[in-house]
Amino acid sequence: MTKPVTLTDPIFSLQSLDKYASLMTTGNGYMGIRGSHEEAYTRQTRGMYLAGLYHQAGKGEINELVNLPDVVGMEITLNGELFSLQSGVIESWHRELDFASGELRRTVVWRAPHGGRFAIESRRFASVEKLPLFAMEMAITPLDADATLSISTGIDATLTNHGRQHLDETQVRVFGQQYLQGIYTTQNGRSDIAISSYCQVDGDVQRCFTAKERRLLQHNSLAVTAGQRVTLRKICWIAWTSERSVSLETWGQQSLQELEACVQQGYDGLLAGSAANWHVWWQSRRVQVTSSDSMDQRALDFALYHLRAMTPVHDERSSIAAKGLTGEGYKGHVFWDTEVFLLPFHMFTEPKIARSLLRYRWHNLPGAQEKARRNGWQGALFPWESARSGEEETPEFAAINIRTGLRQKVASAQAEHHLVADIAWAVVNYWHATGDMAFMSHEGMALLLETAKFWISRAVEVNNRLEIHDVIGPDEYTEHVNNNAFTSYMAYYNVEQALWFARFLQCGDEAFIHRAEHFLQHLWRPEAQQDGVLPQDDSFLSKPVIDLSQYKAKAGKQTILLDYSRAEVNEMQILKQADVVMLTYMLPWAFSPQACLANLCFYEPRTIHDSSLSKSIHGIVAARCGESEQGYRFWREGAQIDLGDDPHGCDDGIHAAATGAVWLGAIQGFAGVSVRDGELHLDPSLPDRWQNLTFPLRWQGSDMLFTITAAEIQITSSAAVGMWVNGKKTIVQGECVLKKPEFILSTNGTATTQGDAE
Ligand code: IFM
Repeated sequence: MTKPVTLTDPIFSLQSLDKYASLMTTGNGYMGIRGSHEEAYTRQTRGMYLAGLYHQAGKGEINELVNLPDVVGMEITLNGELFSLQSGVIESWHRELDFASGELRRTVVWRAPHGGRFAIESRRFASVEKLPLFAMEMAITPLDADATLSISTGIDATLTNHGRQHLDETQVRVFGQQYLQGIYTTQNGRSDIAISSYCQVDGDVQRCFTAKERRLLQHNSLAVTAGQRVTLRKICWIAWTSERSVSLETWGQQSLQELEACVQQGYDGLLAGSAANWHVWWQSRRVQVTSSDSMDQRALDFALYHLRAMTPVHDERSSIAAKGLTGEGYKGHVFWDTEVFLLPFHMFTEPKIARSLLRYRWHNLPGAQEKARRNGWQGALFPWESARSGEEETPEFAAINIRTGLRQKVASAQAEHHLVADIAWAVVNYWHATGDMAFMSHEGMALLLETAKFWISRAVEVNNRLEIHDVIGPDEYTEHVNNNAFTSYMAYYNVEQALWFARFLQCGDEAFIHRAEHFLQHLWRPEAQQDGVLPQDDSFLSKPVIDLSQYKAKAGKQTILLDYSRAEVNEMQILKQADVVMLTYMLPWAFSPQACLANLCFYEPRTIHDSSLSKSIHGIVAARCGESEQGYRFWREGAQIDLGDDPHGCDDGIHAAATGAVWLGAIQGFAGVSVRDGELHLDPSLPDRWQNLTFPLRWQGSDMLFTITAAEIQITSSAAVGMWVNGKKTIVQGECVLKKPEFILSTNGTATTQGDAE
């Protein structure tokens, strides 16, 4: 495996501070610390988040991922002048996030306004070896003359979530000359956070501490000779508990002891441990592409880095937020993005993480059952947005119309119910990829049964058939419709699978089996027209069509809503994101390639792609239809959602689903990996720019490695795997080379073909 690449922040710009703060978040699935600069800028939003740490600030507010006290900020004065890149001259600049080690580095040569150059070097990382550990260094060298220098840093609890304060300052203390600790409690009293920080500056330092206005700071000042490099080392231990089993005093002491043990190893020792862990991780995850555009490999490494940094593998009561741990967008809530866009990566690389994400839903079944009951249905209606408890967290209202003072209701919590079937779909996928019977017979079955019961109760009888009314499909520009194809097909699949597993595992009662059979016999699902186009819902095709080119050119910005009200948009053939196309992605076996293409060609011109979940799916469906160049264009545009030129596209956090879709696009789109009837299929169609695609995959306990070129496919498998390659049933084991078009060579291993796919 070659080394993952780096992401660089090309220039210091006030415009893109928050974009790069999101992109360059250092994280480990437990915590995420935005890549903000150490020095302050008014247009910079700092953020540190712990997975699963939510709190509701007060009346009328909803649970949100708490923005914790800051440890990154520093006030630096050089010869009495405040270090800020808004003044003086930047003589050189380099800033990069190293995906291989998770370290964020910056080197700047700064000429102060009154003269004198300084080299400013900083680096930091969140440890993947010890999750509560965050370490940073700041080194300053006066380049031209002796200088005086002062650095103040510590723990700054003035941070809020856009003005909403969630924490009480319970206790702040200093221990000896280097250790600071702040203990904070969420205002509902349920969670405590202990932030312990070791700060050490080399040399003959004058040091003092202050604690006021929620800032606990260590102030260091010293005289430095020209060329002398002064380093501040800051090592932090960020602990969180929602179960006070010991006194706060004892708990705080335990945190300090953990920190002291880390301090012994020093920054470099700690980094080495964490980087070694990253190295092992990449070896069984990295997707390598030989492309004429180096951006493609960067997009893949970026995606995988963040897929790790956003996933709380340590805690199955937390799941992945729509912005990961990189910002406060969507208040840190969990959507269907997790099961559909993020879980497949884990399922195919480290299935126990996928299991943990599914167990998050299983733990939250009571909340989902309660939501179904409150609305007059049975089974489990999972919340459209959730946090830790599994309660519905979708805000009731979206932005206010400042002309009318009226607020726009968010309808998703009432009607965007497809999430229920998406979770069931993920459970079945997990089963196929792992054969994990222990999970399936317990949590998996409970999820399948409860979701199926929801759909059975949700359907209404109309003229002797069952229909699903008043829903929102994935296309959120079309609300409150009857018989949305995506929802109805997915509901059918949900109930069908629940019934199959109930029989297989002999666990569904007679009443359920009878009701499920009745549902499957009577549920009406929209039927394809002669041209293969599946109506999105009962009314969609009768609505007028308008030219969307100006809105498509600004995809993601929702500019259509500046010209039309939501109600007007609802009455036109306008899609925010993939809907029928999404369906053909999720249930590919249910639609012929011709039908997939017909729907892609019909719906894409009607789709603005105002959601980050859209382009990538179009790309995969296009690639699966053999349109790999079109697929590549969509894949690239999907990858550019965060990495592109827009200086504000991800200010409030990266788009987690789009990140997952970078991986999905390569594996499910261009490599053509799919699972049909429980069997693994590989139907590659690489875009012209890609000469080679290499990726690992875990399938039913076997570790596999695929290398695809235009001429051949190499497969290495740790055990015998029966799979379909380009439509031929093939058993692979060891190292196999499959030459195109038809014949198969076996090298160190065995590869035998058994026949053509149906
Ligand atoms: O889940 C998505 C939804 O499909 C479109 N709006 C944004 C949500 C969070 O990413």
